[in-house]
Amino acid sequence: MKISNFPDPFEQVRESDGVSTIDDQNDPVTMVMGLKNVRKCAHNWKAFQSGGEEVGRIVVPSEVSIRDTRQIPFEVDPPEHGDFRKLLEPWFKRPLEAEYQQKLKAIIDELVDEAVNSTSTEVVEGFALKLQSRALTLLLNTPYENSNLWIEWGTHVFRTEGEALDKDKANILYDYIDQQIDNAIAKPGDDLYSMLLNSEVNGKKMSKEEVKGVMILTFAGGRDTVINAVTNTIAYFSDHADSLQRLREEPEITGKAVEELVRYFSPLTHMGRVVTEDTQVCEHAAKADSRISLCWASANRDANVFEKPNEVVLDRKLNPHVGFGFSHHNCLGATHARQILSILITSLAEKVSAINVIDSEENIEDLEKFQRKVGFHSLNVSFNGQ
Ligand code: HEM
Ligand code: EMZ
Repeated sequence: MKISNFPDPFEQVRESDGVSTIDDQNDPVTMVMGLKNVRKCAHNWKAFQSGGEEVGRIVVPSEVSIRDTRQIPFEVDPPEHGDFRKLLEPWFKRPLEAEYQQKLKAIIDELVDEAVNSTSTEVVEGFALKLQSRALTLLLNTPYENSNLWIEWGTHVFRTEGEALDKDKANILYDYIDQQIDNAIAKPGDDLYSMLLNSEVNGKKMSKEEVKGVMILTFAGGRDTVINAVTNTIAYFSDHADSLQRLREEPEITGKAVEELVRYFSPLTHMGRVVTEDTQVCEHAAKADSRISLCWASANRDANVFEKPNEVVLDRKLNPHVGFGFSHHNCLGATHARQILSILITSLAEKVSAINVIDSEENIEDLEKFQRKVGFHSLNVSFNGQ
């Protein structure tokens, strides 16, 4: 099997049942699988809420035992959710600015040049983690040097690679953010912490706890998603040097290629909601206070919507994927993530002729009856320059 092949473990159940219930720490989750139903449930925040009482419960696996701070705006429902989005959206659109993109290009070009000049590169830790961390300094508008510490934390902020959620590890991030918030209070700057601390939402100044909630989400939500997207993109080009050449000749399809890679890899498999009243999901009963999940990864392979769903069609014309979610909670970091992938593809097309895999270890997400390949624990490659 090709290394960049990411099988769809949900196909059969999606087509026969549309939903499937799995256990998660004795708190079952009914996964919604088809694109139409995923969208419908994502839209219906009254029946399927994000902002329930128990912080961390909508994440699967549940983060109830490792987190007390509500992530904002992720664990807030409308209408309050909209007030936070209004404040955050302009900041998270900064990746559209030319200066931001130039800085991001410099970060990415340096990593690609380094890889071309090395005999081998371990992509997960040696490329994708560095890229994610360095790029995050742009999104936060904090000094580049801060990324050195974030790189030391490894690929997950809440656990050690391949292991269970770990409260001690999570506390390192929480303590760090507390410290950064205190620094920004003592000496305000033009970074995201200071902007939030000086902001009002719905006429009320943001509290330290709310600022912390935004910052935890910014560190956690955009970490393994970006690392997997970057690593898997490199795996894809290792199997498809012809696609690198095509992108070199037809750079105008880069935007479509980014969307297609996000659809195909779906770096965030699914996200939960808490059911507020007894209802039905795909003709299955969903009880009040139980959990459902919106399975973006399954919806993105729905053959009712996507032709050849299990193939990467680089210039796919119609691509209404939900890799970045759907409706009001759609990914706030998507502009940043899209720029990373677009600049990465352009840099690879410009500088690299082939990527050769030396060895790899797949990262398989264990969803009880579904085993899903989401990325790699390690991927050793060598890059051939142009
Ligand atoms: C929300 C995927 C990168 C921050 C979401 C959602 C998805 C998603 C599916 C919807 C969650 C839901 O409906 O409950 C991804 C993927 C990424 C990525 C595939 C990379 C390829 C990032 C980055 C950041 C980020 C880089 C920021 C640093 C957020 C935030 C939300 C969110 C703040 C919550 C928005 C809200 O609740 O209104 N993301 N994400 N994400 N993402 Fe991302
Ligand atoms: C949460 C989540 C956000 C969660 C939009 O998704 O990403 C997960 O990787 C984190 O573990 O805490 O931030």
